[in-house]
Parts: sequence; C-alpha cells; structure tokens
Amino acid sequence: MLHSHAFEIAPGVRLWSGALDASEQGLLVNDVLQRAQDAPFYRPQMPRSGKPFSVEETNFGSMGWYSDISGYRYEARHPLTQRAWPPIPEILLELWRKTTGYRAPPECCLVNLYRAGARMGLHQDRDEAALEAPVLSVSLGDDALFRIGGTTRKAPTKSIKLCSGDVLVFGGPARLAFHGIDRLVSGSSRHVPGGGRINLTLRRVAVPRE
Ligand code: MD6
Ligand code: FE
Repeated sequence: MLHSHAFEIAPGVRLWSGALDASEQGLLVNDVLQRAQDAPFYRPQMPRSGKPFSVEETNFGSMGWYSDISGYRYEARHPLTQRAWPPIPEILLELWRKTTGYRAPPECCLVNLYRAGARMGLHQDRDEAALEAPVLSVSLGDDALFRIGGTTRKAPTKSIKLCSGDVLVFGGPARLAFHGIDRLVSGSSRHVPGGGRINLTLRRVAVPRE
C-alpha cells in the first residue's frame, strides 16, 4: 500500500499513482465482490427525472449514498434488501488514515461499478455535513478518463487518466470541485471479472463529535 509518492495535480487534489500493487488490487477486487454478495449492486436513478445511471452502485459502512427520483441522500440500509451495509474493508480504513490524516474514520464507502460504456457526469460531492473532511477514491480495473474543474460548472477543467491501483484524495479548496468520468478505456485491465472498472469513494458524512 502507498507504493508511491503523492503528486498534487491541482490545489487540494493529490494523486498516488499505483498506490496499490497488483496483488493488493486483486485481493481488494475479490473482497469488494464478496461483500457485494450481501449488498447487491443496483442502478440508482437521477433525482426528478428517474433516469437510470449508467453505473451500478452499492455501499459499505454505516451510511450509504443513494439516489432515486426523490433525490440524493444517505441511507443506513440497502434499498432492496433493507439490511445494513457491509463494513468498510480494513485496507481502505488504513489508506484513509495514512493519506487524509483526518481525525475520524470515513462512514461511507460508495462502490461504483462501470461496465463498458458507463460514465459519470460532472458532479460535486456535497451531500455530507463534514465538508472539511477530504474524499478518498480508489480505482480498480480499466483505466478511466477523470475530469476535474472548479467549484462552478463553468470553470475550466483538466483531464487525467486514473488507472488500477491509483488513489486520489481531494479536500480543502477542491472539496467541492466538479468532477466526473468521461469514459473508460475498455479492456485496459483484467482485474475486474467480466471487465470494467470499480471505483471506491470514501467519505466522512457527519461532523465528528470532537
Ligand atoms: C470515479 N469518482 O472515479 C468517480 N468523487 O468513478 C468520484 O466521483 C469521486 O474520484 C469524489 C472524490 C474522488 C472521486
Ligand atoms: Fe464524486
């Protein structure tokens, strides 16, 4: 873990390329898919329109991020099974401690599953009360073109490639930056069975008591 140094790609945005080696990536993919058997992937819907996302999602942790026709929110239970979400894998909690230095653990690990052709439109992560906590994301599987801009939709953006094993942390001036995934480079990795990409996004939701 953290087999590289961080590179600051923009103020508040740090990238560890190849933070996880191939064996760690393989173990983490297996662990994620194992946990997802208890909390199956589903396709969220856009608020208001109800249009389905092209990515499939599930969550680990005490809070899961969820979206349907009535809006974005955090839920303590899986929407289909009504069971609590599985716990966040220990290796991710360790990555959070080592890279963020934040005083409390993350409460949500959103799992995004991209099969060929899936993408994620420009958005802000802003459904959390703890906006002073950074957000950490881990990429597994196919390479993806990640776009990041400023805190308004009109601000200029830059594009970087996220590869399997990369860890991205953004906070401070970038915590509310617009970002998204333009496309996958399909077939660029064999890590995800059936092909595609898994992204894990860790967030602190509630402001810690102390
Ligand atoms: C993705 N990532 O990489 C989507 N959000 O598939 C995100 O939406 C994201 O990478 C907040 C912080 C880092 C991220
Ligand atoms: Fe995001």
